Order: sequence, then structure tokens, then C-alpha cells
Amino acid sequence: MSTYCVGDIHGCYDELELLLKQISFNPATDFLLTTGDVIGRGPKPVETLNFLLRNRDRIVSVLGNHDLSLLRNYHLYSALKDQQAKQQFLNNLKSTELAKILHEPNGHEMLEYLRHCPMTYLDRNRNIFISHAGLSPEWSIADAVENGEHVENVLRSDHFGNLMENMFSDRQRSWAPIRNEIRNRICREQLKDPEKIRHAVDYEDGSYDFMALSPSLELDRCIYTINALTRMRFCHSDLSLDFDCKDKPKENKNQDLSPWYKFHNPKLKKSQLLIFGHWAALEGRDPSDSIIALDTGCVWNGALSLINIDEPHKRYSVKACH
Ligand SMILES: [Mn+2]
Repeated sequence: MSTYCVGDIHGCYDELELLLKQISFNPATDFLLTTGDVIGRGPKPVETLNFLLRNRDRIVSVLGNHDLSLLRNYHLYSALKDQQAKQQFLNNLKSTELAKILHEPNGHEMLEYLRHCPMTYLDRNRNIFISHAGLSPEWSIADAVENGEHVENVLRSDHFGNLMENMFSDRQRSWAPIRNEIRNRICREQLKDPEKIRHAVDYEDGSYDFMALSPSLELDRCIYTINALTRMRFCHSDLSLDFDCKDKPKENKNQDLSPWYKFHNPKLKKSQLLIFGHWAALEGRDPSDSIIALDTGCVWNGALSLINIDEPHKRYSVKACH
């Protein structure tokens, strides 16, 4: 019984099959983790999602920006009432991915599967953390997991559509002001109605529900979380997220920018293994012994890479062949 982690698949199903053959992956006994972006740009989204769906008990896939973008299009499509408008919407999309998925008899099941994927993966026994883009320098692992769970709850709730319509905003790029506003608001509410807030809010153990306090603050929190967990590459010196630069770290000329993993994070223990994908320009070069970069750009004619998490520095890979 082994646990493996594969980088961004992006619908490159043929390469995934070859890679799993190479390690003799057995879905009856082994486990597979992915760094997210299982679809997007690549040739075989349907085959990839069907594979994940078939083996859903043995696979955990964290959500990437492309996965969320597909869910967003699915929401916008579903909200349209007449068939002509729906078809027009599909025609106007840059990619035929959603149309291909909806054409399948189990298309909705695939999309529902994706909607129930987690934002982060944490193995507390083995100290392994996975998210699509990495760990914000403003966050501990616990912060990432807690805020990620919050987004997961919204994704699965009636507020799903509102989040889909508003996410991918570049405005929420720093955590500190959002965290401070949450604390201030809780203090104010506590003064107004201590009894109500005592039941609704327990900030310390993270089980608070402040949707009732401020839907817009709630949304800001979700958007920052999605930005940090699925879109981050470089951060500014004030730790805010940058959304423009996709260069290789060496080629970046902006002195104010550094890759997120270059900022000293006092909340991160050395024994913690952190695995991420998303940044194909890193070409799979690990930033450190405990930070593993797994996206080797299969969809860009690179390769698909995988590790056994008990031997995280040994790579298995298959060159792009689509
Ligand atoms: Mn990505």
C-alpha cells in the first residue's frame, strides 16, 4: 500500500495512465493525491474526470484555479433559463471542455464531484500539506486548512453561485486587513449582543459562523483564500499576493517581488512537507528539501510528474505525448 502524489494533470489522461502504469498503481490498495488543476487546456478532461470519479475512494484532489473556473462556467451556464442562451454561452467559451463534459451522460456527476473536492489536504501523522499554489506567507498550515474548509462549505452551500460570480477578483490580496476586520466586527457584535455572539462565534477554535455578521466580509475571506490557495506565485515585500508575474523566479526583474516560498514563515515547521503544483515555470525544481514543486507543465509539452510521499525526492515522470 503506497500513497502517491501527482502534479497538475490538466486533462492529460494518456500521460496519467502511462505514469500510473510505471509505478504499477493499484486502485484497490494504493492512494493517489493530486495538486489540482486536473482539467483545463488539456485534451482529455472527460477521461480524467471519469478516472477520478471511478476511484474517488482512493483519490484526493485539491482544487486548482482551472477546476474552479470550470465550476464557475458550469454555474453561469446552469443559471441560464432557455436552451438557446445556454448553447450561445457554450459557443462563446474559449474552451470546449464544459460542452464535452455536459455531453456525457454523467457530466453533472463529474462537476458535482469537483464541487466537493477539498481546497487543501493535510496528513497530520506524516506532516504532509498539499494545496494547488502553496502556502501564503501570511498563514500557518492551520490557517490554510481552516479557511480552506470555510470555502469548501460555501462551495457546497446555497451561497455557491454568489461565490462563483465574485471569485477571481484581484482586490483581496492581503490577509491581515481581512483578519483584523473579522476581529473588530466580532468585538463590536459582542458589545451589542453578547448572548447572540457567544453562540454564533467562537473565533479561537475556528468554528465561527459570521455569515450573519457580514456577507461582504465573508466573501472577501473566501476570495483571499481562493487567491492564496489556487493563484499565488509571487508576493510583494508586504506579503500581498501578485497576480501578474508568471516568470521564472530568476527572470523576474521586479525587486519588490519574490516567490511565496522565499518569505520566512515562522509558523512553518521544518518537519512539514509542503507539496504544490500550479507554477509550471519552476519546471519541478523543488524550492527546498521540504517544499516540493510538482507541476512540470505536461499540458505545455513538458512532463507529468509523480512522487511516492514516503520518498518525496524521487521523481517518476512521463513526457507529454498528446
Ligand atoms: Mn493552476
